[in-house]
Amino acid sequence: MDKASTDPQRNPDPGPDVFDAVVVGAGFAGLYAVHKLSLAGLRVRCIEAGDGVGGTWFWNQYPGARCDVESLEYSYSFSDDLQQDWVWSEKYAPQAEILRYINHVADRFDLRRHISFNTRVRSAVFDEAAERWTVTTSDGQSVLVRYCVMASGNLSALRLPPIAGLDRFQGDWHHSSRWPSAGVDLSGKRVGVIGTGSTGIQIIPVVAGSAEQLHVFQRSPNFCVPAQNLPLDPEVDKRYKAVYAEKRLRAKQSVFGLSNLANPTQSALELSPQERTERYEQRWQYGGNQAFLTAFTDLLTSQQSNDSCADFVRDKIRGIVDDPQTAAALCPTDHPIGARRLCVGSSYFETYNRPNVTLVDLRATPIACITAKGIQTSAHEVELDVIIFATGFDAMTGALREIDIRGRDGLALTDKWADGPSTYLGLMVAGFPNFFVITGPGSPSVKSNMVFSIEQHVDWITDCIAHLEAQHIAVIEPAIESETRWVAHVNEVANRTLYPLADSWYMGSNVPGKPRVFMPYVGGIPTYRKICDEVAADGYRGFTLTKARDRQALARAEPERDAQ
Ligand code: NA7
Repeated sequence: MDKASTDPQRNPDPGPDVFDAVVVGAGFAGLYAVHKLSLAGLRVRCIEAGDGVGGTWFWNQYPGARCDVESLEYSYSFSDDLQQDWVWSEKYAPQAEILRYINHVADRFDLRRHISFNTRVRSAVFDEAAERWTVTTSDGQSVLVRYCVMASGNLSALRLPPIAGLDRFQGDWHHSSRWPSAGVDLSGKRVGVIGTGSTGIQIIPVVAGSAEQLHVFQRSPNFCVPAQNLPLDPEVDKRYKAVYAEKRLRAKQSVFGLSNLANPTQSALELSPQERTERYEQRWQYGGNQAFLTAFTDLLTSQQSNDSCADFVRDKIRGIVDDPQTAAALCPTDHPIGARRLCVGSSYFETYNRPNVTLVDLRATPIACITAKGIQTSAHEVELDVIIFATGFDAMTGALREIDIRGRDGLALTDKWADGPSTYLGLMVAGFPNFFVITGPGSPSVKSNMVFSIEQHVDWITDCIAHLEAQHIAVIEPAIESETRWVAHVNEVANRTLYPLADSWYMGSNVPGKPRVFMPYVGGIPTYRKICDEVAADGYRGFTLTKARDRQALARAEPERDAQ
């Protein structure tokens, strides 16, 4: 570790540690960034709040947690040896297996030596004169770096709703995203789950199997399709791995960064109702949300097409759930299917047929407060031993908001983003030089295979830094005009779809007071990659690059031609 000065006689306060780059977070994004940047010759320090690697998969150890993207796709592609060696046990790997995989990657590529665990970043402040970031951590230490790479995650700042009375509850309570790694014994217990998003939908069937009584407190029903999860057939694994490179290439050409499903070619409205139903049935049997969303070209752009898909799923719910009143309460009617994250479950709707499971419809009987004994709704008190909050996250911007990030003129990122996040390409922010965000707002991120998008961002950032180093450029940042145009483009693309019609964490509308802005870029992976590649090939068009010595602007922002 380099110090500003190593002689304690001459300098009793050695000052901050000096590195080339800091990487915040050691999940999929942070680990790959550490790997790539250190291979590029940079001195890198990674700062991680947890006591292990894994990010999302480290924190979300709740019962039933598993990925909703097939594991052969939701895995790193950067090392062929790695992707050939690792054998997934199931089509959709459970959390513990993904965590083992990430730990394996950290060991295999010797990444732990770059990471400070149990340490939270409190602030990152840009010093304009020195053209350096000072990053201060929870242990009172700081590091001085040229580049900040934020790999702090899109779904890491948890949301605990301010329901009155939690402090007087005499049972146990847990948020899904801070589940104890030793587990929680729920056998024989009366359990309440608040929240029926992707997380609640994974938790509920598993908890129903062990708890004596389960009450599900549902505010909004969500669409859910079956995972149809299976052990991974060794023959499938072998055939897939024989053409892995081809598969990864196909992923680059697909809308969501996934190779297994061909891009759709037909509108839902081109088929007869019977043919449409057959197509949906076939996708239902295949399993997973991407199979559904790629059944037709226009499910997320045409209300009529979307209705046909939503009707199919509502019919399924009514067919599965025995009690008609419960089935009706489980049928979403207030948003287009897929406009919120389409949940993927295993026996989710079937769980409501169990005698020990009760659905509490909060739209009919809202929660009044939490009492010493349980949850009081407007109708009655439900006595509980354990409450599980599956209430989600301050998504996409929450983890960045928790850090005091200050760019030029002391501008706080939270102030800059007061009306919604603005970035150029989802990668950088005007006024925040040499500050990179991996899968940030304005990039495909959560609307794609995350690992795939992470690799694309990290590769782009590494190439960019290598270019800066080779050209002796001290600072890169987006021109404000490029950022403004990109934000307009992101909005324009979103407004051509049905996404903005739903209240969702994509829109920030799950957090009271958060600006209602659609955050991911949904122009499709191929378009996005092409824009990023062209911007780089064109000398980082739309960015301002400044030489170290003369601080003379090398490239003034030009109009961002592709973002129209
Ligand atoms: P989500 O999808 O944001 O779901 C949170 C759930 O919690 C949702 O059903 C909410 O109902 C419910 N919620 C939130 N606040 C309350 C209060 N105050 N009372 C009752 N119910 C409440 O988070 P998840 O963790 O399930 O999933 C996030 C992503 O992680 C997921 O999409 C995957 O990508 C992985 P609401 O809909 O707001 O009425």
